[in-house]
Amino acid sequence: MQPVSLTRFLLEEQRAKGLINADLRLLIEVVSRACKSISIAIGKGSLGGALGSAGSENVQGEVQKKLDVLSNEILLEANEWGGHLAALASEEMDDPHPIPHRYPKGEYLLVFDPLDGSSNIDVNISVGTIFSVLRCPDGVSEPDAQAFLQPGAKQVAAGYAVYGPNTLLVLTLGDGVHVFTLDREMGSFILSQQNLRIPEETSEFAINMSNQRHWEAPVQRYIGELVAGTTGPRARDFNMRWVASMVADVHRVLTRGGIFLYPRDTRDSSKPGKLRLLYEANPMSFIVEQAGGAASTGHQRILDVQPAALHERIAVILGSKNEVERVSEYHKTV
Ligand code: AHM
Ligand code: MG
Repeated sequence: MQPVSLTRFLLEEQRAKGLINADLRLLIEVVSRACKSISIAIGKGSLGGALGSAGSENVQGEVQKKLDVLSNEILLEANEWGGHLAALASEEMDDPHPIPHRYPKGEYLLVFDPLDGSSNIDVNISVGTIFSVLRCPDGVSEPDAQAFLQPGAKQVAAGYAVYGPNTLLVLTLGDGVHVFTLDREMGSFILSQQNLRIPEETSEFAINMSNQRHWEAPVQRYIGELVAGTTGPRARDFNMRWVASMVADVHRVLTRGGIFLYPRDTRDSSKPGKLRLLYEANPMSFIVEQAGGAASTGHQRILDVQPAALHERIAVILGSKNEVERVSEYHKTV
C-alpha cells in the first residue's frame, strides 16, 4: 500500500467524514510543519547552539531554556499569517498572542506547550510539543484569555509531537487517535498507526515517586497497593517508568497501556497539581479518551473542568480505563 501522508489523511478526513474544514486542515498542517522545524533544532543539539538556559523566566517562574523560547517562536511565526486563527496562547507567554492586524483572522484558537519536558533537553531525553484547538467564541473579535477558558470537551482537535528516537505526531480530530512518523529524508509525516487503542490490561504505572510523602490518601493507597506486588491486594507485580516528559510518558501509556499520575500536592494548596489544564491536561485527556482510556482529576473527568485561568494547574490521572476508575473510586472512599 502507498504510504499515506498527513496531508492526504487530512484531506480524506475532510472529504469523507466532513470532520474538518479547510481552515482546520491548514491549521494542523502548519502545526505539523512547525513541529518538523522544532525536531530539526532539537536534533542538532549542541551543534545548533540552542542548548542551555535562555536567561529568562516564564509566567510560572520557570527558567526558560533556549529551545523553549525557540520552539515558541517557531509555532508563533508559523501560525500567525495563515488566516486560520483568531489568537494563540502558550505556556511560555503570560497572555494570549493576538493575530497581527496585517493578517486575516480565522475561527480557531490554538493553545500549546511548545516544548514539554524541557528539563530533559540538555540530557538528550525525549521531549515534545502539545497542542489543543478550540473554537473562538461567537462574536469575539479580539480574543483575550477569557476566550480560551473553555472545558476540554469543547476541543475540536488535539495532538502532540514526541521528539524521541523517531519524531511522531499523534493526533485526534475527535474520531480516534492516529499516529504519524516523520520521514526525515522526505520531510513529511506518514501515517503509521490508525485508530490507536490503549490496552485495557496493564501492569505499569508512571508517577514521580520522590513526591510520595506529599500525596493525598487515595493516591497513597493506590500506589501502595501496586508496589505491594504479589503479596498485596492486586496480587501481581507492577513496574514503574518515569521519563519526566509528559509526552513520552503518555505516549508509552497509549502504546502499551498503563496509568500516568501527576496528583495534587499537599505542599501548596494554591497549586492543585503541577501540570497545566489548557495545554497539557486537556489535549492529553482528549487523546487518551479517544483511544479508549480515561482521564480524571481523581474527583472529576478532566474534560469537564471549567478553566478559571489560562495557566491553571490541575491533578492528572490518565491511561487505561480500569485503573483510572479505580483511583477515582479511592477518591470517593478514602
Ligand atoms: P514543563 O512543561 O515545564 O516541561 O513541565 C512539565 C513536565 C512534564 O512533561 C512532566 O510530566 C513533569 O513536568 C515532570 O515533573 P517532575 O520534574 O516532577 O518529574
Ligand atoms: Mg513545557
